[in-house]
Amino acid sequence: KAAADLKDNLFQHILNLPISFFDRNPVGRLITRVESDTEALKLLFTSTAVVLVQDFALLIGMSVVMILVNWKLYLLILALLPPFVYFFYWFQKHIRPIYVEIRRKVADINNFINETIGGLPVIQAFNQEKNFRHKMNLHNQEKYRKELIGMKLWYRVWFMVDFGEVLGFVLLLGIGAVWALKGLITIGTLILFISYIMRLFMPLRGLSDQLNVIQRAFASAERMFGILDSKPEEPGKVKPAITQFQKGIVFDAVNFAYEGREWVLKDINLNIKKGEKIALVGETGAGKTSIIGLLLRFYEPQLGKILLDDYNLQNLDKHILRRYVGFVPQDVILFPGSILDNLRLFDEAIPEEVVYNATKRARVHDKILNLPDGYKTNLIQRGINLSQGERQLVSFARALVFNPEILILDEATSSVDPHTENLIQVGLTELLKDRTAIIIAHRLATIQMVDRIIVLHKGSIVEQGSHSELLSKEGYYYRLYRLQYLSTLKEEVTNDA
Ligand code: M5T
Ligand code: MG
Repeated sequence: KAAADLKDNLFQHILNLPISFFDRNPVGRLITRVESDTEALKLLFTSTAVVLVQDFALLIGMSVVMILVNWKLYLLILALLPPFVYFFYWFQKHIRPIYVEIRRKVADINNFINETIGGLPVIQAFNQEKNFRHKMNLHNQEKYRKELIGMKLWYRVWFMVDFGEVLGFVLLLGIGAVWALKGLITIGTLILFISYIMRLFMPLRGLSDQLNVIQRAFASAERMFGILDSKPEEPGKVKPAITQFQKGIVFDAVNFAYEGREWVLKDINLNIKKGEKIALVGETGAGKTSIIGLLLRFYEPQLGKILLDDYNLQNLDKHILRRYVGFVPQDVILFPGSILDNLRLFDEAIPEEVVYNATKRARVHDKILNLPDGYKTNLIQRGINLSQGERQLVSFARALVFNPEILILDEATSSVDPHTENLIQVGLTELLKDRTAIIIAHRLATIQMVDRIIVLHKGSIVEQGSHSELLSKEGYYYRLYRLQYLSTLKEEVTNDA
């Protein structure tokens, strides 16, 4: 139960960690910590603890008997103890860092396997299986080397225990024989002590065995607590009583950089009124997705502030913030479960009718019904049993299921065919009537209906205005648009030809 609780705690903690944490900690490592590190600790409590208690009881019991029979002889044996205590201390000091490193290697290996299998289509298509096997081998060898160092240390302890046993035996035999001859002790006492000293070393050896498990468990614990100690996302203290988004979103001189890197967003000033629909355009890497990341409070700006109505996002309860927002991420995210589960994110309080309504708007309802099990179809491995476009539509429909006041679409339909995209576009205009929306798209044809287009270039806003305003400006947007327009024209010409 303790292990299960620990797993549950770790998982819950991870669920609440800020997104930036996962930029630094690969998934495979976290899996190792949640799954096998907790198991190592479980082993400590289930088997080791029991054995330890047994060994300890045995040691005490035998000590009592020996003291009662002949305390002088017992003291003689006790003299052997200090070197052992020192040696065990020495051992645990040296072995811990090695086990920590072994755990880290295990995590790296898990991560590597995880990502390799995920990327198998690329590896196979490029015929690079050999390289990956070689890389895996390197990882394994590194772990093997660390294990070897640990084992060598551990054998020293074994050797010490063996040596101590022999030494004790010889000492006892020598001194005991002299004492027996002098008539200080009986032969019976000597035999008792000799048989006990052999027994005595059994728990000691067991102890050194257990010490191994204990050190491994401690290494695991250290890593788990590393996660538990990393701070969960500050939830934000302000919980406004309002249940409605009223005024709008304001970016006030926002500057932002991902951890330790150069500025990605520079002096962003943006005022999005409630009900307004804006589009973010700009070349790859301009910072469009990053703006969204800030708005959802996945990251926090280093300078400036973002306001929702009049609340600074930094203080606003993140759950309240996120209740307003529906989000279609640039990378489709699907979970193991049925399509229905994915659409309502396992929230069974959402009626199926609501889900169907959303999928119809996203033009994916019929497609889902055509699947072998319809809405009950299980999505395996991030939805590989759907086409890329279908996955996008499911992700899009999911945002609609949650019926948000503010809808954020990051390249929501970029993989969808133009015909379906058009149909969605028509539906979207109606759907967005009373809502606020931020739409990111590379295909400029899909954003012409918005109120305002914001053009980003290298992290700064360079232009903004409606489609026609921007065209008449003949600036950055104009060039972008002409480029796309011309290339589609060319395509049509070649197709006709
Ligand atoms: C803008 C950097 C990246 C890029 C710049 C998402 C993300 C981005 N970056 C990071 O360092 N870490 C991250 O997690 O930020 O990136 P963006 O905001 O994703 O750009 P975009 O959305 O305008 O581009 P695209 O390709 O989606 O159109 O330089 O180095
Ligand atoms: Mg992006």
